[in-house]
Amino acid sequence: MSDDLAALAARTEADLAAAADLRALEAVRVAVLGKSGALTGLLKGLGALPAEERKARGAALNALKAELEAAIEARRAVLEAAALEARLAAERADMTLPPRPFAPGGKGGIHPISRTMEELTAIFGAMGFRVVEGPDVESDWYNFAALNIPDHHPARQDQDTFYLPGEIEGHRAVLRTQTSPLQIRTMLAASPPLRIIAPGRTYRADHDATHSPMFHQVEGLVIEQGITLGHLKGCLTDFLRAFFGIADLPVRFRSSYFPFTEPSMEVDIGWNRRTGELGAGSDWLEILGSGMVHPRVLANCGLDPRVWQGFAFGMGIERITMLKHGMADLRPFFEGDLRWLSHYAASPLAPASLHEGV
Ligand code: 2NL
Repeated sequence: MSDDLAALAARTEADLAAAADLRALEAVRVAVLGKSGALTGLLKGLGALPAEERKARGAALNALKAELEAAIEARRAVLEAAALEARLAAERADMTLPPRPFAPGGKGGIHPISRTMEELTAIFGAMGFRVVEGPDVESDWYNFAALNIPDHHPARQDQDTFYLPGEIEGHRAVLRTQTSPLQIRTMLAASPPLRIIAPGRTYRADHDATHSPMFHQVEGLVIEQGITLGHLKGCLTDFLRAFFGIADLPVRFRSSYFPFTEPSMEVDIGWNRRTGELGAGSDWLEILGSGMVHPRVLANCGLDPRVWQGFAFGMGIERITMLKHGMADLRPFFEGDLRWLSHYAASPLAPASLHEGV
Protein backbone atom coordinates (compact mmCIF):
# COMPACT_ATOMS: atom_id res chain seq x y z
CA MET A 1 0.00 0.00 0.00
CA SER A 2 1.35 3.39 -0.96
CA ASP A 3 2.22 5.81 1.82
CA ASP A 4 -0.75 8.13 1.29
CA LEU A 5 -3.19 5.17 1.58
CA ALA A 6 -1.43 3.80 4.66
CA ALA A 7 -1.67 7.25 6.25
CA LEU A 8 -5.38 7.52 5.40
CA ALA A 9 -5.98 4.05 6.88
CA ALA A 10 -4.11 4.91 10.07
CA ARG A 11 -5.89 8.25 10.47
CA THR A 12 -9.31 6.70 9.93
CA GLU A 13 -8.61 3.87 12.42
CA ALA A 14 -7.60 6.50 14.99
CA ASP A 15 -10.72 8.61 14.29
CA LEU A 16 -12.93 5.50 14.63
CA ALA A 17 -11.38 4.62 17.97
CA ALA A 18 -11.97 8.19 19.15
CA ALA A 19 -15.62 8.30 17.98
CA ALA A 20 -17.53 8.16 21.26
CA ASP A 21 -21.06 7.86 19.88
CA LEU A 22 -23.03 7.02 16.73
CA ARG A 23 -23.12 10.63 15.64
CA ALA A 24 -19.29 10.96 15.77
CA LEU A 25 -19.02 7.66 13.90
CA GLU A 26 -21.25 8.96 11.13
CA ALA A 27 -19.03 12.05 10.82
CA VAL A 28 -15.95 9.82 10.37
CA ARG A 29 -17.76 7.74 7.73
CA VAL A 30 -18.82 10.83 5.76
CA ALA A 31 -15.29 12.32 5.95
CA VAL A 32 -13.83 9.18 4.35
CA LEU A 33 -16.56 7.54 2.25
CA GLY A 34 -19.11 10.34 1.78
CA LYS A 35 -19.68 12.20 -1.50
CA SER A 36 -16.74 14.52 -0.83
CA GLY A 37 -14.88 12.06 1.41
CA ALA A 38 -11.13 11.52 1.25
CA LEU A 39 -11.30 8.03 -0.23
CA THR A 40 -14.11 8.97 -2.58
CA GLY A 41 -11.88 11.80 -3.89
CA LEU A 42 -9.03 9.38 -4.51
CA LEU A 43 -11.36 7.02 -6.39
CA LYS A 44 -12.59 9.91 -8.53
CA GLY A 45 -8.95 10.75 -9.35
CA LEU A 46 -8.33 7.29 -10.84
CA GLY A 47 -9.50 8.39 -14.30
CA ALA A 48 -6.69 10.94 -14.57
CA LEU A 49 -3.95 8.33 -14.03
CA PRO A 50 -2.04 6.70 -16.87
CA ALA A 51 -3.56 3.33 -17.81
CA GLU A 52 -0.59 1.30 -16.53
CA GLU A 53 -0.88 2.77 -12.99
CA ARG A 54 -4.66 2.82 -12.86
CA LYS A 55 -5.16 -0.93 -12.37
CA ALA A 56 -2.90 -1.39 -9.35
CA ARG A 57 -4.04 1.88 -7.77
CA GLY A 58 -7.71 0.97 -8.31
CA ALA A 59 -7.25 -2.43 -6.67
CA ALA A 60 -5.49 -0.84 -3.69
CA LEU A 61 -8.20 1.81 -3.28
CA ASN A 62 -11.00 -0.77 -3.42
CA ALA A 63 -9.23 -3.00 -0.90
CA LEU A 64 -8.82 -0.03 1.43
CA LYS A 65 -12.47 0.93 0.93
CA ALA A 66 -13.63 -2.57 1.93
CA GLU A 67 -11.28 -2.55 4.93
CA LEU A 68 -12.52 0.83 6.17
CA GLU A 69 -16.18 -0.08 5.64
CA ALA A 70 -15.67 -3.19 7.75
CA ALA A 71 -13.92 -1.15 10.45
CA ILE A 72 -16.78 1.38 10.49
CA GLU A 73 -19.41 -1.37 10.85
CA ALA A 74 -17.43 -3.04 13.62
CA ARG A 75 -17.24 0.27 15.50
CA ARG A 76 -20.97 0.84 14.86
CA ALA A 77 -21.83 -2.51 16.49
CA VAL A 78 -19.78 -1.59 19.58
CA LEU A 79 -21.39 1.87 19.87
CA GLU A 80 -24.94 0.55 19.31
CA ALA A 81 -24.48 -2.01 22.07
CA ALA A 82 -23.17 0.72 24.37
CA ALA A 83 -26.12 3.00 23.49
CA LEU A 84 -28.60 0.20 24.31
CA GLU A 85 -26.87 -0.46 27.62
CA ALA A 86 -27.02 3.24 28.48
CA ARG A 87 -30.74 3.40 27.63
CA LEU A 88 -31.55 0.31 29.67
CA ALA A 89 -29.66 1.79 32.62
CA ALA A 90 -31.49 5.13 32.26
CA GLU A 91 -34.95 3.51 32.00
CA ARG A 92 -34.36 1.04 34.78
CA ALA A 93 -37.50 0.35 36.88
CA ASP A 94 -37.24 -1.28 40.28
CA MET A 95 -39.85 -4.05 40.25
CA THR A 96 -39.27 -4.76 43.92
CA LEU A 97 -40.55 -1.36 45.12
CA PRO A 98 -43.79 -1.57 47.15
CA PRO A 99 -46.97 -0.17 45.48
CA ARG A 100 -48.18 3.29 46.42
CA PRO A 101 -50.84 3.13 49.11
CA PHE A 102 -54.48 3.95 48.29
CA ALA A 103 -55.25 7.53 49.24
CA PRO A 104 -58.93 8.00 50.25
CA GLY A 105 -60.45 10.80 48.22
CA GLY A 106 -57.43 10.73 45.96
CA LYS A 107 -56.69 8.17 43.32
CA GLY A 108 -59.92 6.16 43.06
CA GLY A 109 -61.02 2.88 44.54
CA ILE A 110 -63.24 -0.14 44.05
CA HIS A 111 -67.00 0.60 44.12
CA PRO A 112 -68.69 -1.22 47.01
CA ILE A 113 -70.86 -3.23 44.58
CA SER A 114 -67.77 -4.46 42.73
CA ARG A 115 -66.12 -5.16 46.07
CA THR A 116 -69.02 -7.29 47.26
CA MET A 117 -68.93 -9.20 43.97
CA GLU A 118 -65.20 -9.85 44.50
CA GLU A 119 -65.90 -11.09 48.03
CA LEU A 120 -68.73 -13.36 46.82
CA THR A 121 -66.41 -14.77 44.16
CA ALA A 122 -63.68 -15.39 46.74
CA ILE A 123 -65.95 -17.07 49.29
CA PHE A 124 -67.90 -19.25 46.85
CA GLY A 125 -64.75 -19.84 44.79
CA ALA A 126 -63.16 -21.43 47.86
CA MET A 127 -66.18 -23.79 47.99
CA GLY A 128 -65.62 -24.85 44.36
CA PHE A 129 -68.09 -22.54 42.60
CA ARG A 130 -67.19 -20.85 39.32
CA VAL A 131 -68.60 -17.56 38.00
CA VAL A 132 -70.89 -17.48 34.95
CA GLU A 133 -71.88 -14.39 32.99
CA GLY A 134 -74.30 -13.67 30.18
CA PRO A 135 -76.48 -11.11 28.40
CA ASP A 136 -78.63 -8.49 30.19
CA VAL A 137 -81.14 -8.72 27.32
CA GLU A 138 -82.81 -12.14 27.50
CA SER A 139 -85.74 -14.02 26.05
CA ASP A 140 -88.68 -14.49 28.38
CA TRP A 141 -88.23 -18.25 27.98
CA TYR A 142 -84.89 -18.15 29.87
CA ASN A 143 -86.11 -15.47 32.26
CA PHE A 144 -89.52 -16.99 33.14
CA ALA A 145 -90.79 -20.11 31.35
CA ALA A 146 -87.73 -22.30 32.01
CA LEU A 147 -87.98 -21.32 35.68
CA ASN A 148 -91.52 -22.65 36.01
CA ILE A 149 -92.94 -19.12 36.23
CA PRO A 150 -96.31 -19.51 34.47
CA ASP A 151 -97.79 -17.02 31.99
CA HIS A 152 -100.24 -15.57 34.48
CA HIS A 153 -97.65 -15.09 37.28
CA PRO A 154 -97.58 -11.53 38.69
CA ALA A 155 -93.77 -11.34 38.24
CA ARG A 156 -94.34 -11.36 34.48
CA GLN A 157 -96.66 -8.38 34.47
CA ASP A 158 -95.61 -5.30 32.60
CA GLN A 159 -95.32 -3.14 35.72
CA ASP A 160 -92.41 -5.29 36.94
CA THR A 161 -90.69 -6.34 33.74
CA PHE A 162 -89.06 -4.18 31.09
CA TYR A 163 -90.25 -5.80 27.86
CA LEU A 164 -88.24 -4.80 24.79
CA PRO A 165 -89.34 -4.60 21.17
CA GLY A 166 -88.58 -7.69 19.10
CA GLU A 167 -88.01 -11.35 19.78
CA ILE A 168 -85.10 -13.61 20.76
CA GLU A 169 -85.26 -17.21 19.51
CA GLY A 170 -89.00 -16.79 18.96
CA HIS A 171 -89.70 -15.43 22.47
CA ARG A 172 -90.32 -11.92 23.80
CA ALA A 173 -87.19 -9.91 24.58
CA VAL A 174 -86.83 -8.65 28.18
CA LEU A 175 -84.22 -7.05 30.41
CA ARG A 176 -83.48 -9.93 32.78
CA THR A 177 -85.32 -9.54 36.10
CA GLN A 178 -82.96 -11.95 37.88
CA THR A 179 -79.71 -13.71 36.99
CA SER A 180 -81.33 -17.18 36.85
CA PRO A 181 -81.28 -17.20 33.00
CA LEU A 182 -77.49 -17.60 33.27
CA GLN A 183 -77.99 -20.74 35.29
CA ILE A 184 -80.59 -22.09 32.85
CA ARG A 185 -78.10 -21.47 30.03
CA THR A 186 -75.34 -23.23 31.97
CA MET A 187 -77.50 -26.29 32.74
CA LEU A 188 -78.41 -26.53 29.04
CA ALA A 189 -74.82 -26.11 27.83
CA ALA A 190 -72.74 -28.02 30.40
CA SER A 191 -73.25 -31.37 32.04
CA PRO A 192 -73.45 -31.79 35.83
CA PRO A 193 -72.03 -31.85 38.44
CA LEU A 194 -72.22 -28.04 38.51
CA ARG A 195 -71.36 -25.39 41.10
CA ILE A 196 -71.86 -21.89 39.74
CA ILE A 197 -72.60 -18.39 40.92
CA ALA A 198 -74.18 -15.87 38.58
CA PRO A 199 -73.59 -12.25 39.65
CA GLY A 200 -74.81 -9.38 37.51
CA ARG A 201 -77.14 -6.49 36.72
CA THR A 202 -80.89 -7.06 36.87
CA TYR A 203 -83.80 -4.80 35.97
CA ARG A 204 -87.32 -4.22 37.29
CA ALA A 205 -89.79 -1.46 36.60
CA ASP A 206 -89.76 -0.29 40.19
CA HIS A 207 -88.30 3.00 41.42
CA ASP A 208 -88.62 4.49 44.90
CA ALA A 209 -86.49 5.12 48.01
CA THR A 210 -85.73 1.40 48.43
CA HIS A 211 -85.87 0.20 44.80
CA SER A 212 -83.72 1.02 41.80
CA PRO A 213 -84.80 0.01 38.26
CA MET A 214 -81.30 -1.43 37.78
CA PHE A 215 -79.78 -3.37 40.64
CA HIS A 216 -77.43 -6.31 41.18
CA GLN A 217 -78.08 -9.86 42.15
CA VAL A 218 -76.10 -12.97 42.73
CA GLU A 219 -77.63 -16.38 42.33
CA GLY A 220 -75.99 -19.70 43.03
CA LEU A 221 -76.69 -23.20 41.79
CA VAL A 222 -75.39 -26.63 42.75
CA ILE A 223 -76.37 -29.70 40.72
CA GLU A 224 -74.98 -33.05 41.84
CA GLN A 225 -76.28 -36.53 42.68
CA GLY A 226 -77.54 -36.90 46.25
CA ILE A 227 -77.73 -33.18 47.10
CA THR A 228 -80.07 -32.47 50.03
CA LEU A 229 -81.44 -29.58 52.05
CA GLY A 230 -78.58 -30.28 54.48
CA HIS A 231 -76.05 -29.23 51.84
CA LEU A 232 -78.05 -26.04 51.19
CA LYS A 233 -78.12 -25.17 54.89
CA GLY A 234 -74.41 -25.86 55.44
CA CYS A 235 -73.31 -23.96 52.34
CA LEU A 236 -75.40 -20.84 53.02
CA THR A 237 -74.57 -20.77 56.74
CA ASP A 238 -70.84 -20.90 55.93
CA PHE A 239 -71.26 -18.21 53.29
CA LEU A 240 -73.16 -15.79 55.54
CA ARG A 241 -70.67 -16.19 58.42
CA ALA A 242 -67.72 -15.64 56.04
CA PHE A 243 -69.30 -12.66 54.27
CA PHE A 244 -70.30 -10.79 57.43
CA GLY A 245 -67.15 -11.86 59.27
CA ILE A 246 -69.08 -13.17 62.28
CA ALA A 247 -68.12 -16.76 63.15
CA ASP A 248 -71.22 -17.44 65.29
CA LEU A 249 -73.75 -15.40 63.27
CA PRO A 250 -77.20 -16.89 63.99
CA VAL A 251 -78.79 -18.24 60.77
CA ARG A 252 -82.43 -19.37 60.49
CA PHE A 253 -84.14 -21.22 57.63
CA ARG A 254 -87.82 -20.47 57.20
CA SER A 255 -90.23 -22.24 54.86
CA SER A 256 -91.31 -20.11 51.89
CA TYR A 257 -92.43 -20.31 48.26
CA PHE A 258 -90.74 -19.69 44.91
CA PRO A 259 -92.02 -21.18 41.64
CA PHE A 260 -88.53 -22.50 40.76
CA THR A 261 -87.68 -24.31 44.01
CA GLU A 262 -89.44 -26.98 46.07
CA PRO A 263 -89.17 -26.86 49.01
CA SER A 264 -88.23 -23.18 49.28
CA MET A 265 -86.54 -21.50 52.22
CA GLU A 266 -86.02 -17.91 53.15
CA VAL A 267 -82.89 -17.34 55.21
CA ASP A 268 -82.72 -14.92 58.14
CA ILE A 269 -79.75 -13.74 60.18
CA GLY A 270 -79.78 -12.59 63.78
CA TRP A 271 -79.49 -8.88 64.47
CA ASN A 272 -80.51 -6.06 66.76
CA ARG A 273 -83.25 -4.14 64.97
CA ARG A 274 -82.78 -1.08 67.19
CA THR A 275 -79.01 -0.63 66.72
CA GLY A 276 -78.62 -2.38 63.36
CA GLU A 277 -75.85 -4.57 64.79
CA LEU A 278 -75.60 -7.95 63.06
CA GLY A 279 -75.10 -11.15 65.05
CA ALA A 280 -76.37 -9.58 68.27
CA GLY A 281 -79.84 -9.07 69.75
CA SER A 282 -82.91 -11.21 69.33
CA ASP A 283 -84.43 -10.01 66.05
CA TRP A 284 -84.33 -11.73 62.65
CA LEU A 285 -83.56 -10.12 59.30
CA GLU A 286 -84.39 -11.74 55.95
CA ILE A 287 -81.22 -11.90 53.86
CA LEU A 288 -81.74 -14.33 50.96
CA GLY A 289 -84.03 -16.83 49.27
CA SER A 290 -83.19 -20.43 48.45
CA GLY A 291 -84.53 -23.91 47.86
CA MET A 292 -84.14 -27.28 46.18
CA VAL A 293 -84.29 -26.85 42.39
CA HIS A 294 -87.83 -27.67 41.21
CA PRO A 295 -87.99 -30.96 39.26
CA ARG A 296 -89.75 -29.14 36.39
CA VAL A 297 -86.83 -26.69 36.12
CA LEU A 298 -84.38 -29.60 35.95
CA ALA A 299 -86.52 -31.27 33.27
CA ASN A 300 -86.74 -27.98 31.30
CA CYS A 301 -82.93 -28.05 31.19
CA GLY A 302 -82.75 -31.66 30.00
CA LEU A 303 -81.80 -33.15 33.39
CA ASP A 304 -83.59 -36.20 34.81
CA PRO A 305 -84.82 -35.18 38.29
CA ARG A 306 -84.62 -38.84 39.43
CA VAL A 307 -80.85 -38.72 38.81
CA TRP A 308 -79.85 -35.13 39.52
CA GLN A 309 -80.73 -32.93 42.48
CA GLY A 310 -79.62 -29.48 43.41
CA PHE A 311 -80.15 -26.36 45.40
CA ALA A 312 -80.25 -22.71 44.36
CA PHE A 313 -80.28 -19.34 46.06
CA GLY A 314 -80.48 -15.68 45.24
CA MET A 315 -79.83 -12.38 46.96
CA GLY A 316 -79.60 -8.67 46.28
CA ILE A 317 -76.04 -7.32 46.22
CA GLU A 318 -77.01 -3.76 47.21
CA ARG A 319 -78.91 -5.13 50.19
CA ILE A 320 -76.12 -7.32 51.60
CA THR A 321 -73.59 -4.52 50.96
CA MET A 322 -75.74 -1.99 52.85
CA LEU A 323 -76.13 -4.36 55.79
CA LYS A 324 -72.44 -5.20 55.93
CA HIS A 325 -71.32 -1.56 55.90
CA GLY A 326 -74.23 0.02 57.81
CA MET A 327 -75.40 2.08 54.81
CA ALA A 328 -78.80 3.69 55.27
CA ASP A 329 -79.78 4.54 51.69
CA LEU A 330 -79.78 2.66 48.38
CA ARG A 331 -79.56 5.67 46.09
CA PRO A 332 -75.90 6.70 46.59
CA PHE A 333 -74.80 3.43 44.91
CA PHE A 334 -75.81 4.94 41.57
CA GLU A 335 -75.13 8.66 42.07
CA GLY A 336 -71.36 8.84 41.66
CA ASP A 337 -71.00 11.29 44.60
CA LEU A 338 -67.25 11.48 45.24
CA ARG A 339 -67.70 12.14 48.98
CA TRP A 340 -69.73 8.95 49.36
CA LEU A 341 -67.37 7.00 47.10
CA SER A 342 -64.22 8.12 48.90
CA HIS A 343 -65.82 7.01 52.17
CA TYR A 344 -67.04 3.59 51.00
CA ALA A 345 -64.70 2.66 48.12
CA ALA A 346 -62.21 -0.09 48.88
CA SER A 347 -58.48 -0.02 48.27
CA PRO A 348 -57.63 -1.76 44.99
CA LEU A 349 -54.68 -3.34 46.79
CA ALA A 350 -56.53 -4.90 49.72
CA PRO A 351 -57.28 -8.55 48.90
CA ALA A 352 -60.93 -9.67 48.88
CA SER A 353 -59.97 -12.28 51.40
CA LEU A 354 -62.03 -14.56 53.57
CA HIS A 355 -62.35 -13.34 57.12
CA GLU A 356 -59.93 -14.95 59.52
CA GLY A 357 -61.32 -17.54 61.86
CA VAL A 358 -64.46 -18.16 59.85
C1 2NL B 1 -84.29 -14.00 46.13
C2 2NL B 1 -84.53 -15.43 45.86
C3 2NL B 1 -83.83 -17.26 44.55
C4 2NL B 1 -83.29 -19.00 43.03
C5 2NL B 1 -83.29 -17.66 43.35
C6 2NL B 1 -82.94 -20.47 41.08
C7 2NL B 1 -82.34 -20.57 39.85
C8 2NL B 1 -82.51 -21.71 39.12
C9 2NL B 1 -83.27 -22.74 39.59
C10 2NL B 1 -83.86 -22.58 40.81
CL1 2NL B 1 -81.80 -21.85 37.59
N1 2NL B 1 -83.68 -21.47 41.53
N2 2NL B 1 -82.75 -19.34 41.80
C11 2NL B 1 -83.79 -19.93 43.91
C12 2NL B 1 -84.35 -19.51 45.10
C13 2NL B 1 -84.36 -18.16 45.43
O1 2NL B 1 -83.78 -15.90 44.80
O2 2NL B 1 -84.78 -13.50 47.09
N3 2NL B 1 -83.53 -13.32 45.28
C14 2NL B 1 -83.24 -11.95 45.45
